[in-house]
Amino acid sequence: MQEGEGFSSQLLRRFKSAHSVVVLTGAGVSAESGIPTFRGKDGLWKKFNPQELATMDAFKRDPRLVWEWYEYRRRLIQKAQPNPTHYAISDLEDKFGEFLLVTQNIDGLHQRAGSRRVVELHGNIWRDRCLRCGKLYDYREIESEEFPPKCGCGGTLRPDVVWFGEALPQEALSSALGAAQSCDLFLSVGTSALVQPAASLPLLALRNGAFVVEINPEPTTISELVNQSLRGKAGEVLPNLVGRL
Ligand code: BV8
Ligand code: ZN
Repeated sequence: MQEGEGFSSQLLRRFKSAHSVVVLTGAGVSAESGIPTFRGKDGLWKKFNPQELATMDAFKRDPRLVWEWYEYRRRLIQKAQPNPTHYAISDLEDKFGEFLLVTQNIDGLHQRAGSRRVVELHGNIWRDRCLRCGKLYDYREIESEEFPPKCGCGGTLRPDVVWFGEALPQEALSSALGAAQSCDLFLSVGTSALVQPAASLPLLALRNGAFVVEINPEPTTISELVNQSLRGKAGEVLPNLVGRL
C-alpha cells in the first residue's frame, strides 16, 4: 500500500531496478480527462448496454444507433485533453531499456500526451474501416454526408475498434502477450480487469515473475493477486511515483 506521502521502499526499489516495463491502461486513465468509464457510476454503459452497441450484430441491426454512439464519444473525446496520468506514462517511456504501453482505450489520448511505444488492443475511435475491402480511413478525412459512410469500393465503413466477440488485432495482442511474459515490472492502471483477453495480461506477468502493481481507486478482480495494489486516482498516484524515480 502507499505509505503516507511516500511509496513502499520495495516499490521504489523495483521501479529503480526494472529493465523491462509494461503499462496496461483502461478507461480509468481517461476518466480524469472527463471521458466516462464503462462501468463507473456515470459509466458509458449505464446509458447504453455494451452488448447493444459494441457488437457487429448491433451494427447490422441498427447502424445509425451504433454510429451515433461513436459520434457522441468522438465529440466527448475531441473536447478532452490528456491528463497528468497520460503525461506521467509518457515520461516513464524513456526511463527504462524496454517499455511498452498496452492500452484498452480507443481515445488516442496516450499518443496526444507523447507516448510513442503504444499498442492499442481495442483499436482506435479515430479510424474507420471498410467492411468490404478493409481499407482504413482517418475519421477526419470523411466528408461524405451519406449514412452510414461508404468506402471508395462501395463497402460500408465501421469504426476501427474491436467489438465484443471480435478477435483483437493479432499483431497488437502478440506484442502485448510477449511483453507481459518478459517484463520485470507490470503496471495495471485504471482498468477493472474484466474484459478478456486484456485482463489476463497482469496475471501472465505475475506468472512470469514480474512485480505487478495496480493503481485504481477501487478494488478489482486482480487486487488480491498483484504484488502492490495502490488505492487511489491515477492522476494523483502516478505523477507522484514517476516524480520519485
Ligand atoms: C474476444 C472497444 C474472442 C469498443 C472494447 C460472454 C459473452 C460475450 C463475450 C464474452 C463473454 N465472456 C467473455 C467474453 C469475451 C469478451 C469479454 O471479455 N467480455 C467481458 C465483458 C466478460 N471479450 C471479447 O469479446 C473480446 N474478444 O474475446 O474475442 C474471439 C477470439 C478469436 C476469434 C474471434 C473471437 C473483445 C473485447 C474488446 C471489446 N471492446 N472496447 C468500444 O470501446 O466501443 S472493451 C471496453 O471495455 C474498453 O476497451 C475498455 O477499456 C474495456 C475494459 O474496461 P475498462 O477499461 O477496465 O473500463 P471499466 O469502466 O470497466 O473500468 C474502469 C476502471 O477505472 C475501474 O476499475 C475504475 O475503478 C477505475 N478508475 C476510475 N477512475 C479512475 C480509475 N482508475 C484510476 N484513476 C482514476 N481516476
Ligand atoms: Zn472498401
